[in-house]
Formats: sequence, C-alpha cells, structure tokens
Amino acid sequence: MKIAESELMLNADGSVYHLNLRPENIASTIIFVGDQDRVGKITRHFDTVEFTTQKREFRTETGIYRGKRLSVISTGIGPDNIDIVLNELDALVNIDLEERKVKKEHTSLNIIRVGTSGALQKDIPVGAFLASSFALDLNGMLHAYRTENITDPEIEDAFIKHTGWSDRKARPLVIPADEKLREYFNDEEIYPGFTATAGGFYGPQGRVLRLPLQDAELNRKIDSFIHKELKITNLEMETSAIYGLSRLLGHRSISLNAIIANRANGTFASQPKKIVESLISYTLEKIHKM
Ligand code: R1P
Repeated sequence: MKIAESELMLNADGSVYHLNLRPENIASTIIFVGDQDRVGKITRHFDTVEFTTQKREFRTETGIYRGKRLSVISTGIGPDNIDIVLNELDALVNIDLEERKVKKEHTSLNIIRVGTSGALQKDIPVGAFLASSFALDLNGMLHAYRTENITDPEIEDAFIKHTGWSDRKARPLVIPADEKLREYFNDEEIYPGFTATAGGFYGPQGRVLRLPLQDAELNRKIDSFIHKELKITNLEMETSAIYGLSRLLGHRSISLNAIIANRANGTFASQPKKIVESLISYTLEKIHKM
C-alpha cells in the first residue's frame, strides 16, 4: 500500500520532513543526544565528518570514528520529539521513499542515547553513569500505538497501586532495554537503572514553582517504590519513548545517563559538562569495540 504524502512528508530534495535526512545520510549505529550542541562534542572525536544538517533542534552529523561509521542526532527535549525522530529514522531504512511503500527486507538500527539525568536514590552519586535496564513511561505518548506486547503489566500494576496513580493520567508503562545492548553495557563503571520518563520538566517531575501539583507526594512515592528488588533510579524525558518505539519498529536501543543531579539529597554537579564529556568518551570507546 502506498503511504500518502500527508502521512509521510518529504522535503523537495526527498529528505524526511523534520530531520532533513536522506537514506544515505545515516549510519546503522546512531547516538542520540538531547542538546544540539552535544552533537559536535561527540563528532570532534571522529576521524572525519562526511555529512551535517540541522532543522529546528534536530542536528545530525555522520562520520567515521576509528574506522566505524556512526551518526549523532540531537532529539531536543521530550517524548514528543522522540516520536518524530524514531518514525523518520525508521522511514529512512524501512520505507522506499520514492515508491512510498514499506520495504520487504527489514533493517534494524542500533540506537544509543547519551543523556543527562537526575538520580532519585541517595546511593547513586552525582557524576555516576547509569544504563537504563528498564524504562517507566509516565508521559503517555506511547498510548497512540499498540503497546500490549512490549510492556510489563505486573510491574505497572504494582506501581499504580503503590502511588495511587490518578486514572485521569495515562497508564504508566514499563519497557525493557534491548537485552543484547544492555548486556554489552553491563560493567562495573555503570549503574544498572530503572529510568522514569516524564512528559515535562517542572510539574511532571514534581518541581513546584508557582503551580500546585496534582499529587505533591508523587516523587516520594516514586522513590520508595520497590518491586522484586527493582527500584526507580532516575528521572528524565526521553528513554521510555525510545525503548517503546524501538521495540515496536524493530530497532535496538539503550539509554546511558550522566547523573548531573541527585533529587534525593538536593545536589547538582559543580561541573556537569565534565560528567557528560566522560560519558561521551566511555560510550565511544564501547561502541568502537562493539
Ligand atoms: C531537560 O533539561 C533535558 O535534559 C535531559 C532530559 O531528558 C531533558 O531532555 O536530557 P538531555 O540532556 O539529553 O536533553
């Protein structure tokens, strides 16, 4: 079936609408970052950069890092942007853009997020690296899709009960990381994590400036949730959307987090950029050996 122009929007040069990319512009291993200025901080370690483009917050650079072709893409902030980035990247590899038809052969991408995040548990210090073994979706974007085969209702029900989750909000979903990538990033330098993904920065992460919260106790209840020794470790804004859409579309993904704040003891890194720099070096070294 042909996909209509209104559903898969392309630019005049045939590139996908928001990312400004054509199929030949991306590698099969892609690093996601939130901040567009972080893209260059990664590609400055590359031997060569063959391609650069940017539209809005979506900056892409593709090049060679120690003999391996990689792309780095900034997703901006939040799960709504992840919906755009994952669908358009998937279209680049799994849809024939001229014919506007799904290809018979499926191509799988490796996606590695290098993000920043706040820890929720006192024992995960500022400066730590954390790989999300599981994601807890608190934002609801994924409910637009058929998620019943990729989630974990047992943990979700326990979380809903523990927090008294309002039924006026989207049902929280639990989605695991890709098993192979999770295993690969399982080493002593990195904390295993259960990452909650909020749909906003202030109220949705329990921050109060002028507006009262729907549930002022929610962060405390998130912190104290334990299910079969699984605790929620950190809070950010992209991981569950990446895990959910990667699973649904047949891509592999892992989210690596530089812990720049600790919400449990109220601390913030004095040099957050340095922590991100070292996570970048760690990640590139691991990808090189993959
Ligand atoms: C909020 O300041 C942003 O920082 C975190 C959050 O997930 C959100 O995107 O990640 P990045 O530094 O990767 O953007």
